Amino acid sequence: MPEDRNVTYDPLVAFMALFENVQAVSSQQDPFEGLGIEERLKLHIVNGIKKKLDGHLAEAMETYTPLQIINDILLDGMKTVGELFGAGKMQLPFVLQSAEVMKTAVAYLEPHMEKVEGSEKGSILLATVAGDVHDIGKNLVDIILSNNGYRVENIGIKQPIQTILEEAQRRNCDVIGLSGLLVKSTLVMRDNLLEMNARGLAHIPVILGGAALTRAYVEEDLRAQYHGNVFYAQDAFEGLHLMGEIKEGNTEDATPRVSQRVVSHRLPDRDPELYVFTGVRSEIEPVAPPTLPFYGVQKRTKFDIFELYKYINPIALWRGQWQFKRRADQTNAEFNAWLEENVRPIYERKQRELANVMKPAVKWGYFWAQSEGNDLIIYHEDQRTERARFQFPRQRDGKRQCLADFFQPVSSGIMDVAAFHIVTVGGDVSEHERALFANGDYAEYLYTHGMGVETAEALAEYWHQMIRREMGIDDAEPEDMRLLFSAKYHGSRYSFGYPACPNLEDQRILMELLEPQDIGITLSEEDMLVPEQSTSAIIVHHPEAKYFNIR
Ligand code: B1M
Repeated sequence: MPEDRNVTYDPLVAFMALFENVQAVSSQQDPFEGLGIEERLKLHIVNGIKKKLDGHLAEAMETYTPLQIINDILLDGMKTVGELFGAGKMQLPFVLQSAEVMKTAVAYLEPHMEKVEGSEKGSILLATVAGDVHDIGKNLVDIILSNNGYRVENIGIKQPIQTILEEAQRRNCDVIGLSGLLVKSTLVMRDNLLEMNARGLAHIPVILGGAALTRAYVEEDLRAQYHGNVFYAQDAFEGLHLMGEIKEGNTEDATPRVSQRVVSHRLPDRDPELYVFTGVRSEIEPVAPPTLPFYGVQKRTKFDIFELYKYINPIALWRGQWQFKRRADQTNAEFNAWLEENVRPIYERKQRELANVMKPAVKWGYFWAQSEGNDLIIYHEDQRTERARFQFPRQRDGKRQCLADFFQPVSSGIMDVAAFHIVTVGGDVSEHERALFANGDYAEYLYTHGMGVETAEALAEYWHQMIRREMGIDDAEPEDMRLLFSAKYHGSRYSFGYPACPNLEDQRILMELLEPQDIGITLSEEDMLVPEQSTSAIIVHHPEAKYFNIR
């Protein structure tokens, strides 16, 4: 991304407007011209400009101490960044570029500081909880907090409470921040809070974040159980805001409401009753099975990466992973034009840069299968001997759907076909992103992570299409990729851990069937796929097979 960013919302123009009597300048002019040293430094931060930074910092040190520069000037710039982001006027990648400049400036000033004490607004120990490998959300929180004046002790993923507490105490942290994306992590977080109660450590405020949490779960259920203050942060900026509130002592809203009522947070999809067949099926009628393309598994490790990139869903990447958002004053058409002009070049650059970093590989297979109640039985090639069995939950009410219903039952005497695949883009892309994060290249870190995630998804989409062709169920292939991304084709691909088949443990059975170790995929103790950017699925050929939730 060039430093004088050509964007419809120009942070420079918005920033300049904050200064009275200063005319907004075009990006062709020297943006620093006519500004005092304080404004120049703030401009570096708000507009993410690294050029000339050292010179301006050296000049500022003639008047101010390094600590004053950080606390009074640079952090003020970061505050503006936060406000612009909060008002929907600044995009996340640009916020990260501002954080990069902040980090560079602090690194420049640090050797000139006599003592660092007093330079931090507060401190937080950050960890992804035990059993959970998700890193990016926690790392974004790290970037935002550490570049807004907080000391962040980021101890990584899969952290047991013992280590979290020991490290929080050893590193003298004011707050503990826990992250996690798995449904199971919501229970781990609760157990962690109970452990803190038991150890008499509930005076430490806790911030929780991650996709599987809800505000109600944290602010009602967990607050009723933790003896101290516990907060929910939907995103990194809410985390920043909460740190400020905690440090100011504004925590009344979070006063513990420990009650005698027993709050049981039972995950609906883990309810064992849903797995027991009650004799009532859905109205889905199994259909004639396709011809088995082959019995067993095959692999493929050679791909034209640019062919694969065509299966990336740009909406998921640009808006989801990279978090480019439409401004309130933009129409959809304006926003799309803006994305094409500003984001597509980044996308094309990243495609080229990562072409040799991605190591796509697939293993897939077809097996004889039949249903029995809520179970799907997988047979050996002899079509008689049971080889594996999946147990799926059934919706409690409504259509009472269950994945097993899409397959011929044992009682029909008809042998059905189940397909499975597992795909990866390899571990190099994760290594690459870790290096970018460690180096403070935050925007590139976000872009690279997003590319890894969405290329893995693209490979799964691409291979699912190949499987439809092999099974001869490619009768409803959409011409428009957008319809492909909304699963408008014959059948569906269900990933274990997703709502219709929520049991992550089923990954173990899939691993036994596909044996993907020869393409470099293994399963961790927590049933997570290694490398990270990998995904697996059962592919159901039934034309009525669409996504559904178990409730
Ligand atoms: Co998968 N995945 N995935 N996945 N994936 C989830 C996590 C899932 C919740 C989706 C779902 O069911 N709706 C689900 C887990 C459910 C469960 O626990 N059972 C799931 C599953 C099941 C799986 C697989 C197992 C599927 C399969 O293959 N069978 C598989 C496992 C992969 C593996 O084992 N390696 C898998 C694969 C994948 C992809 C590879 C395709 C891809 C990348 C995964 C990766 O990055 N490692 C992927 C993706 C993209 C997702 C979702 C859709 C998005 C995750 C993401 O990148 N978010 C996710 C569903 C979801 O989150 N809605 C899902 C962006 C990230 C920046 O946000 O980390 O939430 P996040 O952080 C935010 C906030 O939450 C907050 O601030 C951050 C920044 O704003 N925050 C904090 C987070 N921590 C905080 C701490 C704080 C404060 C704020 O203070 C302390």
